[in-house]
Amino acid sequence: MPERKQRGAFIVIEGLDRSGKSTQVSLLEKRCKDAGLPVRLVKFPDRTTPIGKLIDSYLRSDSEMDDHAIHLLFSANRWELAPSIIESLNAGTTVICDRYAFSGIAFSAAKNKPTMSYEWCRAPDIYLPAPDITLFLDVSPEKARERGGYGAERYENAEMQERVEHVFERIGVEIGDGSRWFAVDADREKEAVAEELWERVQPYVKGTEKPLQRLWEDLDERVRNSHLYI
Ligand code: Z5A
Ligand code: MG
Repeated sequence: MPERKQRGAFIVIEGLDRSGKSTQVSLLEKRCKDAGLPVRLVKFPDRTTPIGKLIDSYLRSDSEMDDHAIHLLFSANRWELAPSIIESLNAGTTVICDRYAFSGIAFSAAKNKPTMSYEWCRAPDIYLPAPDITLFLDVSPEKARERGGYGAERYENAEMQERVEHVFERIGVEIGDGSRWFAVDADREKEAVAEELWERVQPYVKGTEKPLQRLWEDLDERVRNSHLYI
């Protein structure tokens, strides 16, 4: 059994449609297992929970929902799994996550509604467990098309994907300090992408001693320090 450090690492894979997230998350899981490392996969949206079922129905266009309400449901879907993610990490298990809060902001802010600013979209996810590293799979529209094109679900069209990409760019700049967010060229063969991801996660897969951080906790700190709240 490899030596374990204090807790498992939280690794998030993000990206546009057809960038190969689910493919890469499975390959990463297999490599961890082959190396004898405890690992758990999580996917958002998790369509199996009662909240996830509402989201699934919305994405398939089987139901309609107010844009604010569906945004909050996506976030609630993460909050309902957060305690079990923290539990796994504390038990020394690496958690690999297929999409996370960054997708939540990107897809909702891309709707360009005046009442759904970037900041508004980010707010419900403040204080979720923060990933130790996020790997953003960067795919060109041409490659996405080659991979069978976009599917039939809501948001799966070129115009929306382009707007989503711009929001992801902003998130990357905001999060990115050169160590927590990496853009990875996902136009390449699956194996080449998998190799780079495996290299990127090396500092994390054996566990980490760093305390688990919370998403954008520093922003909330600033709000509290402004004495708006007692
Ligand atoms: N959404 C939201 O609005 N708010 C939120 O908070 C969250 C999500 C969390 C559903 O997500 C929608 O929910 C999504 C965002 C929104 N809407 N859109 N658009 P989802 O994760 O359930 O969607 P998905 O259908 O599982 O993922 P995907 O993005 O379409 O695909 P992917 O996981 O990135 O790709 P893949 O399934 O691994 O690969 C696609 C195909 O390409 C497949 O045939 C592979 O064999 C092939 N492939 C993969 N990699 C390669 C390479 N490197 N070369 C060639 N072919 C490849
Ligand atoms: Mg997928």
